Amino acid sequence: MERIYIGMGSNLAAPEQQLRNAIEALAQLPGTTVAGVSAFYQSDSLLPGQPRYTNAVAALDSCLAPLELLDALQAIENDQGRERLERWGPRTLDLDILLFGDRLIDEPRLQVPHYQMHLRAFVLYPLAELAPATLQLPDGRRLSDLLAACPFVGLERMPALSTQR
Ligand code: A4P
Ligand code: MG
Repeated sequence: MERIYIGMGSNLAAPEQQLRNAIEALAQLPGTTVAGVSAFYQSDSLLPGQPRYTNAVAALDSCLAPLELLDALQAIENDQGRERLERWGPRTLDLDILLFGDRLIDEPRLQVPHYQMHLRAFVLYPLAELAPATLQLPDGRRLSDLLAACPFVGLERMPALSTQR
């Protein structure tokens, strides 16, 4: 059983509902429990000309192996109507493995920690709601230091109501 953090994002087709549906689907994965879900946050897309995103982070405790979990996440993305037309294009649902225990994974299909999590306010602030500030990435970087270097700019934390199922 390992603690895993999943970054969730959507900017198409009722993003908040997409995230709520994704949380339900994560809870159905074999050998997996959802230990916590952050508030939902809205922010502008990193790429201009796309709708605003809603993002959140979920904490899982799971017995799945990393590539099994990746397969399961991609199946959930597909079930929720994701079409991969272009990399970084708008999407109904994006599920990224941010952290997997204290593993460092570098495989063709999977790199953990997620390559840009340390730069993204819409990842770090929701993660901080679930993880202790003393959390360290596998390379020793502390979440508290990453937060200090990443201003809470352009993020809108949504009322708790939005996270109710
Ligand atoms: N892959 C490698 N490592 C991982 C990992 N740790 N977790 C591979 C999940 N997948 C991982 O992903 C492409 C491939 O990455 C997968 O096949 C998997 O084998 P994808 O989800 O198909 O493509 P993508 O989402 O377009 O690429 P990526 O790199 O996940 O996009 P980003 O960097 O996440 O950017 N603005 C705001 N405000 N909020 C957002 O959430 N997201 C993006 C997408 C841009 N702007 C945004 C947001
Ligand atoms: Mg992705």
